[in-house]
Amino acid sequence: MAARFMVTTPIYYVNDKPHIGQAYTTIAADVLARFHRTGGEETFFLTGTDEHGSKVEETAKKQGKTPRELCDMNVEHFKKAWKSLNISYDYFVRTTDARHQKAVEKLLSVMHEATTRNNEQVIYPAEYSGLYCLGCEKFITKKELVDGLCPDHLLEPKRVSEKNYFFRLSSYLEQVGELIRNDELKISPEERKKETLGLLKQGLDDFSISREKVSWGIPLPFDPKQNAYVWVDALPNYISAVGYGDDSEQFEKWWNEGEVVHLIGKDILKFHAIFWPAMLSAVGVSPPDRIFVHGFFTIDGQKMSKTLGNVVDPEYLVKKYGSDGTRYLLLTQFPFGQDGDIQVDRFVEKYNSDLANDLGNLVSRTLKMVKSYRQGEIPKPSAYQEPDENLKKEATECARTVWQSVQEINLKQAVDQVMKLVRSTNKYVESQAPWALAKADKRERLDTVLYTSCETLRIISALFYPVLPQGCVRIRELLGLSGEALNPTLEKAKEWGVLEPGTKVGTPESLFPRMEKKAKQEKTEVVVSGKETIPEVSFDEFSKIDLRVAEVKEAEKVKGADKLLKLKIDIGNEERQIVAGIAEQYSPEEMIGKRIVVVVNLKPAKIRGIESRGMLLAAKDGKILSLVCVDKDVKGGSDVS
Ligand code: ME8
Repeated sequence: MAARFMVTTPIYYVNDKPHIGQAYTTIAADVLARFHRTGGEETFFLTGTDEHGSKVEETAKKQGKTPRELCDMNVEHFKKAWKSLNISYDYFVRTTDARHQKAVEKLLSVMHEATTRNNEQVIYPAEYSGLYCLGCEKFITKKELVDGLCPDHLLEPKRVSEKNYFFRLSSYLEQVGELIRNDELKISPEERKKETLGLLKQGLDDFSISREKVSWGIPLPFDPKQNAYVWVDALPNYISAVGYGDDSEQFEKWWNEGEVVHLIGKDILKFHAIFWPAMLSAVGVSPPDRIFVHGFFTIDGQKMSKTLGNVVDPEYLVKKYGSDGTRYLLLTQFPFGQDGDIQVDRFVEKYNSDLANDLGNLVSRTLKMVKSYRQGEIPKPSAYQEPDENLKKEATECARTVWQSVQEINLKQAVDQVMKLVRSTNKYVESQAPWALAKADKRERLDTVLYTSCETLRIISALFYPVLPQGCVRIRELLGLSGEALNPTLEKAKEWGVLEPGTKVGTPESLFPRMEKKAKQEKTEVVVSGKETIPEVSFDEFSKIDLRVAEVKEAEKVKGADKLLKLKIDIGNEERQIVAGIAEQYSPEEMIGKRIVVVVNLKPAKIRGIESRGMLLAAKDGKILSLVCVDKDVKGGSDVS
């Protein structure tokens, strides 16, 4: 395990608000940074904005602003979006920062003085002419055009011709190839390494590093009429942010002694995997350790584009799914590293099944049982039995498998591994049925099962923390952890027996409230399990049924009737009595305090001679009967619609 870890995102173009493509990389980098922090590594997480260039200049002009005003305004959108997504960056670099500008000037001066192995000048002047797309901020070849337009921006490229300075890339190709082949600069996934080696084999031309025509940029120290151009301005952010030319101690600490990982999308592979190590080599600075290249996603099968209007605002997602929800949903759509498609209309389903049901229910049921059966105190376990040992083993080994996936930057796999543990824990709770143990008064066994569930939940909260930081800190608070113990660590996630028996747990709450999925209104029939069809009722017919939330105040068994419970319920403006056939599945103690759903406008009925005024709702699956309950503290009497 390296003692220091530095992770970077690309610095994003600041001429617009952030979109979910940029949010995707930034969330991934945050998850990686948080994992490394929990692994005990000193971590530096860098992100920022790319602010110079003709695109910013043109956009500013259109909006009647100076380039600086536009940058200052848009950079706030990025910072706000990253805050709403809980992005824990350590440093935010702007290419318009004085510190960055100074570092670029220093780099360019050193480069200008340098010579290649063949004793040629690394930087040389020459005439440049080419087609230039303002959208991409780069020269574009005729072959790349579709109907004369840049396919990404649907813009006609301009012919640009001027004196430029060039970087002698062609002299560094062999060296860069060597670094990549022997993994001194590790490029992953493997296909991207092959792709880079393929590009090197084809040969690459020297590239231009300056522009006379672009005035919004950093002047070249050796020819101030020209400004540094795009990649020689942007790429050095990775070293300017850690003190290149400014703070040698900090630079040594992070760039030379840390493990440096650049996280990027596949669109900027060539610049990072070839241009950047060549530039560094020319000035005698070592390359980063690793470049991880993730794929691009489409939205509902279509490329994200402003013209199509399918660019999703990350803050919209946060409003809808919460910060944790958005992080989880974006990371679990497809394997990290590959291309994929994001189907936003499937988000509700995934959120409900994974976060609201699997994780949310595990938290609330575990805490609820500790509350009702053990007065809210974590019990002391006694002898572990096979099912407990199995779960304990799975839980304590999970940290190792998850960490392995994190090392491979296989983030979706890491998330899926934790979710698997969540599901195993739910299965364990179901199979060990603490409610039945409570009913049968098997105290020792009940304590062991409850303790095992709480400990596993503590481990889950540590392993899920990098992805769901808000929710997991809350789970840890609810488990009674405080102070230093509130901070999850990988080491403790490998240990068992950390929770102290006797610790008070918090009041269960719904961490990931279930979301409503909008029903399709045109349909006239509902298809169940692909077989049965059920005729739909009209809205008028349905609206005659009065459904209300009811809080159970008292519950007792009906003498002589094994299946029946008599309940006293509060429906807001009155208390009522109902009789329900749930005694085989629910004990009277378990029912108290539950907020169930009841049909309140049924004619009174007599069951075993006892009056019942209303009917509760429950789901039935074979022998399993499950009450329909609300998962937030809504008052008795609230309308259900
Ligand atoms: O290229 N799918 O900035 P940029 C996944 N300033 N990721 C996506 C994506 C998609 N559909 N669209 C964008 C620049 N991204 C330069 C970088 S670095 C020294 C300079 C992500 O604002 C992905 O990480 O265009 C991609 O590499 C990045 O946004 C491009 O951001």
